[in-house]
Amino acid sequence: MKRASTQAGFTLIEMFAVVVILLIIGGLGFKAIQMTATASAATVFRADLDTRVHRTLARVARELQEAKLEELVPEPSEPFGASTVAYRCAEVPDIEEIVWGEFRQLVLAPSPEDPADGRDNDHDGIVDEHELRLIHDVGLSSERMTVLVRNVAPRLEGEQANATDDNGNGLVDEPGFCLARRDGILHIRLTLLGKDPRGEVVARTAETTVWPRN
Ligand SMILES: [Ca+2]
Ligand SMILES: [Ca+2]
Ligand SMILES: [Ca+2]
Repeated sequence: MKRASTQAGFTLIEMFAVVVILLIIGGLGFKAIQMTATASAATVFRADLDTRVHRTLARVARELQEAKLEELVPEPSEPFGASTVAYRCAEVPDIEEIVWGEFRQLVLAPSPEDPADGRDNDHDGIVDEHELRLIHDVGLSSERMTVLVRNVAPRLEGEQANATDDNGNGLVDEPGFCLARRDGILHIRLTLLGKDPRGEVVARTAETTVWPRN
């Protein structure tokens, strides 16, 4: 009888050990699944940020394609370029005598929720993010503003505020959205920031060019 009781005791300990091992394996498995899911969500996040930066650049390029590029105010010359420009677009493109519309403006401005003070005022993990605005009918009663994109980096990727061209693109200390004219061609650059599902702040940068048409 005593021997049977010892065997039963062993069996219980063994069962307990098995349960503990299964729990550990299950926990590790869950952790692995969780890590894979987070990594895959981070990949999707980066791809989405990539799409957003290219889509915004294409939108800005379409806008400036119809502009009187020779009369951008201010002239976005190197090495500083311009992040806020005023211009006029052809009202009816592709006709012989162009009629120019009212002034429009592309404006890079600090996010209202996160003023440029070196702190993350809105606690979204990104410090001093900006937004890119498009204003129609500048200065008129019909003036209206659209935010083209948020979470623009305070500086273009690779650039720091140190009076040096850190990223070697011919511009010094340029902001996260910048226009620059070189040899008559307008270069548009944009860096967007985002906090991915792993909590890392990631940057995506793209560049496009616009040739004078009007
Ligand atoms: Ca801030
Ligand atoms: Ca922020
Ligand atoms: Ca710099």
